[in-house]
Amino acid sequence: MILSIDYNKHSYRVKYKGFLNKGKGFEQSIKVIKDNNKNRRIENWFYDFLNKYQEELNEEIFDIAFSSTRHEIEVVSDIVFRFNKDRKVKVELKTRELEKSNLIKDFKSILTEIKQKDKDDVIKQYFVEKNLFTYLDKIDKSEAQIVIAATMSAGKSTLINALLGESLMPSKNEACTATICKIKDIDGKENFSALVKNENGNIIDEHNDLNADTLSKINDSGNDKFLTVEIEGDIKNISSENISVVLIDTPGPNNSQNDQHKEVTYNYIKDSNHKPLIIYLLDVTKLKTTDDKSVLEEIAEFIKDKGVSTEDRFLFVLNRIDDLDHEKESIETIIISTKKYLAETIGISNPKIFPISAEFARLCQSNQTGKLTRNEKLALRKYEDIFLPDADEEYAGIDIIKFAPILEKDKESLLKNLDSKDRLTQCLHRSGISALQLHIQKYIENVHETELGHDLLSNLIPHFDKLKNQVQGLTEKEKKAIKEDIKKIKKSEKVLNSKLEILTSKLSEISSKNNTIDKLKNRVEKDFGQIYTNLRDEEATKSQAYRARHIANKVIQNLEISLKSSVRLELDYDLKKKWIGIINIIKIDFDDFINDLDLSDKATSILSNDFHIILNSSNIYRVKTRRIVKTGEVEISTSTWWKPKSWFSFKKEEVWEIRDEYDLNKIYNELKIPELKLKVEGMLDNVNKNYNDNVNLYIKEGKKIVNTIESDFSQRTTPKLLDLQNNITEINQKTDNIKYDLQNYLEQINKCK
Ligand SMILES: Nc1nc2c(ncn2[C@@H]2O[C@H](COP(=O)(O)OP(=O)(O)OP(=O)(O)O)[C@@H](O)[C@H]2O)c(=O)[nH]1
Ligand SMILES: [Mg+2]
Repeated sequence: MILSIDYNKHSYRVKYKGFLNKGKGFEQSIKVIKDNNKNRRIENWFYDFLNKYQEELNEEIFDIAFSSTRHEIEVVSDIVFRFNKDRKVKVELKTRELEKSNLIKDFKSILTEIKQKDKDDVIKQYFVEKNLFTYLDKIDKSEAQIVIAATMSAGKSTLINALLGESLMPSKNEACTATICKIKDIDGKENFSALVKNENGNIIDEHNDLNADTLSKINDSGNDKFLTVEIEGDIKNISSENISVVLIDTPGPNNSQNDQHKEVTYNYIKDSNHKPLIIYLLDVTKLKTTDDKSVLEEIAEFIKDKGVSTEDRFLFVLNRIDDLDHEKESIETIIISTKKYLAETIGISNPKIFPISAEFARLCQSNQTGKLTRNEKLALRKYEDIFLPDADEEYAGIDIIKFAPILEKDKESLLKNLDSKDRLTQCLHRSGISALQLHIQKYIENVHETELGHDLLSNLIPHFDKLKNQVQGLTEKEKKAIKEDIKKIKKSEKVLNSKLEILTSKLSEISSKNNTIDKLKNRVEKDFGQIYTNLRDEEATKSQAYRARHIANKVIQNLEISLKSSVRLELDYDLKKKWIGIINIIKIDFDDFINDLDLSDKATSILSNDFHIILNSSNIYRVKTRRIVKTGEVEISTSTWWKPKSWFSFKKEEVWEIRDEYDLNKIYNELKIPELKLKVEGMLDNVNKNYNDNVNLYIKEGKKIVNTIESDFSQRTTPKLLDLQNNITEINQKTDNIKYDLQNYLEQINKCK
């Protein structure tokens, strides 16, 4: 299985598939990856990895698949090439190029978008709180500093002019530059402007339209004081879309009247924060002088301290290639000897050395704008004679690009331009400046931009992730509180409903069947029955008649009292007691609602005022009848002494009596008992009706109260519940929006390879 490696140039993340996945037998190779994954650029450790991998794989010919962006592929290809040469093996790199995108630009647009959000936007608040908009500043203020350092008169200012495409920097063939000159690239700016600052960083002079003469005067005034000139203008030959390029011209540290200048050069060398690219110029005619040595030692010391990976930050430029006697000394040998010198004397192992002629490059460009003096024109002709091929004299010229330490591919693409008959391009190539420019350009892109991208990625992505989780957590907390409120309302609704149930069941008790009236009617039936029984016999004696009427009176009197007390106690009082019970329940359980409730007792009395049972009077004498009643016979002797035949004969004789008789029936009729019974029954019906009316009234009132309580409760809680539900929906919506935004940002960034 072929080893395949994916590398993200911004996150420095490595993903691998193949043998390594199994782990076994590849511990050392994996360790190299793990030690570097996500924190170092691949060029800093890939050679090391190849070493370990080849050892553990124990093969001499094998393939590796590698996918990344173009530059990374080039770098890794170069490492593989070197590795194959060193180890005499045949590793083949199969590459897949991923499309390059602009991470810094993406971050900038995301940060700007977040910054423009509303004040109360959660993402914005988080960014403010965590001070993350400083990264926007960081992007805006990010600088790719390029420091040109060298001993005096090596051609620093000349090189800067060549890179600028304009002869702005003062340059003489003697100690010249006396200030620190920074030129910040502002694309498209038509002129140069400058701020002159003193030792304390205060502005002492300002120029809106800076030219070479003015700068020269400023420079001269720097001889007796420490000045920094901050220039802004278009650096025509180097540019970066995302980072401001700043070219820094320094005075030769060996010649300065001011010790601070040396310190400044050293500070730039050691500045791990901005990681300026240090272009150290070596005057090819004055190689290996002691003047260079002290600065180079400082560089070597730094590299030793920080590790070989920092070597990339230092470029060596062999200037004045035109000054070589090419018939005696080839560029190749001088580069080899310079390398040797740098390695042996100061221990810089693999320096990148660019041979150039800065003055030639400068003159070519100034010629373009027609600003050359006569002497300069003569000089340019001389340089062209040296560098350009001359077919007539069969002179091949000097092809500096050949010696430039850039990738072969890049050389090819540069040389392609040579086919064009454009003389300026040809001169720039042959002066060596175009290869140097390309290298600087790539360095900015692949180091400054990649590191800034990595910085943004590693510092901001965790925040996006954290925020994503936090938003969920935050809103969960918020939602939980709301849900708690909803639960409380629902619970109180439940409690209320169970209490209302009790109330309703108490209410229904009111209407439960009451048999008092039936019982009373039975009683009436019975009592009147008794009266009837008593007055049933038609005839009675006086005393019997009196007694019977008396009893009837008593029964009626008792009946009235008994009915009244029964109605009062068993109906009226009982009903009211039940109602009061209901009112009490309401007062205790629903005192929240009492204000709006009418608890008055609207029931009327069940017994009407004329509930009296009055027996008619009857006159006993009116029912008296006097009769002669045959009470019997007596035998009377009819014998007479004279008639013996008559002796012992008897005759029956009737006995009659006058008797008073009382007709009870009449009394019954006179007392109008049936009518009275009907009347009593009617009164009871009336009582029953009143009772039922009261029951209905209570039930109606009770239901009204229940309804009032229910509607009052729902009036209070429904809008609140709705509000709470809406809140939850809103929060969900908000969370979704935030998550959607964050996801979008993350996707946008993850697309960047
Ligand atoms: N022949 C030749 N002369 C050069 C070249 N580059 C620069 N010079 C000349 O060398 C002299 C010094 O160049 P500068 O650019 O002023 O040197 P510098 O390093 O800035 O010097 P200081 O500012 O004094 O430290 C000038 O006269 C330049 O014309 C070159 O490539 N070839
Ligand atoms: Mg100078």
